[in-house]
Amino acid sequence: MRFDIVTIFPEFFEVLDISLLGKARANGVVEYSIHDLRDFTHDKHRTVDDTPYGGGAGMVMKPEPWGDAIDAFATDDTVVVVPSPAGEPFTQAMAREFAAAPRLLFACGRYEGIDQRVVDHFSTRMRVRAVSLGDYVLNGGEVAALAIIEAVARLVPGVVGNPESLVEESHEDGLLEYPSYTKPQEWRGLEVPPVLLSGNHAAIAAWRREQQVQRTRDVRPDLLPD
Ligand code: JD8
Repeated sequence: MRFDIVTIFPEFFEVLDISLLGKARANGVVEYSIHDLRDFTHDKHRTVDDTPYGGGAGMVMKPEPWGDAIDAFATDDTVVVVPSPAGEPFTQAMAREFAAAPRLLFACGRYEGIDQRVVDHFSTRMRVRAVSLGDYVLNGGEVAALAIIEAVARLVPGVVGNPESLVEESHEDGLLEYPSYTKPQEWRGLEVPPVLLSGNHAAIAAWRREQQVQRTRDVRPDLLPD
């Protein structure tokens, strides 16, 4: 799977060279290409922004550099992901959907965002998805792109060593994950739940499921069916 990332801060994505995502890149399981939007400007100041039509505070990212950058790296089977506070909420289901795409291109905006015509133009030729990481305001799309890339890349076969570990995760089955414990058996007066020491796999599975339901009910009742 190929990830193209267009940004005015390419150094933001150096983190993709470390940890699991870095190993996946080294093994050729995934490919990341980071592109500096300013390489697609045509003035000596490498201008990417201008004042908003209709007035208002801040600056808007010009459409021309974005058009040339997306033209350069996107094909008709590319899903263009545009992080935006006005986008649809990013979910595990969306991560699975994106993981099935052959190529993703992340358009990381800054300032007040990207001229709307960029989304409108490319939506006529390929899948363009405006996606929000959550109901809070960031300064740009890079942090969201990194989160989405990690959530998607880890679902690509060969990235995570043990695919089994992808199954019992929060949100994979619509519930939050159960609490986990490891040695020592007692720590600062706190014991590991005895059922986990019983060796009774059916009882352990039942306890874990109950913990998932209880946690979801307590923390995220919105995830539970009515
Ligand atoms: C992309 C520019 C900053 C946003 C004026 C602050 C996502 N969940 C999320 N929160 N914020 C973003 C996000 C913010 C961005 C850009 C994503 C590009 N900004 C702007 C509008 C108000 N500044 C996001 N995903």
